[in-house]
Amino acid sequence: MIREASVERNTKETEIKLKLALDGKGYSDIATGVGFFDHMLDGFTRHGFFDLCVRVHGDIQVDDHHTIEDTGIVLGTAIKKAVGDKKGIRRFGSCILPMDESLVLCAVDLSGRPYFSWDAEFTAEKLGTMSTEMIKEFFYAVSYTSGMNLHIKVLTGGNNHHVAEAMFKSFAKALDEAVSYDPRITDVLSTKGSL
Ligand SMILES: [Mn+2]
Repeated sequence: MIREASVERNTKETEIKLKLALDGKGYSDIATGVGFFDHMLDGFTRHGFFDLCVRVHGDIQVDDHHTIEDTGIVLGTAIKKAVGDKKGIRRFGSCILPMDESLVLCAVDLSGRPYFSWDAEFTAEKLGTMSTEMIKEFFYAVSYTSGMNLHIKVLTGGNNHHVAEAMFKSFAKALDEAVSYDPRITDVLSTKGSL
């Protein structure tokens, strides 16, 4: 089974086309109009060994809010579609990722029940043209639209660029683990029988 999804979403604020493959090579082709956000999605793709193509035409003349939040909505929708019935996958994944002085924990459960826990602060308002407060909004959108329990916690903060990048990379590693197959799991890993 090829685990991939294409999602298109058009509103008056954003037009987004996104294609995600879970079993990729880390190839990314990303243009959101927000340079630092592209850099983050690139790291996510590379370190999760996904393939990701994203095109966003957003109202960045207003600010970066709709562009980043809506990309999160579309990525979450694509994750949900691509994982399909979740048969044979580990379901849980976690990673504590260091980036120089910074240390970030990310844990996911593809439970089908959205939950988002965030314990992080940035000391800079912006990274390039990206508002640091939008990083939380992005992950919130991903968790709710994918039906994922997502915890992100900064264990040791430091340079804001490092903290943000460690978040996206730890999320990538945790998600890669959660969607990976375990040969011992022959059906869906739940006592309920479905996720
Ligand atoms: Mn960087």
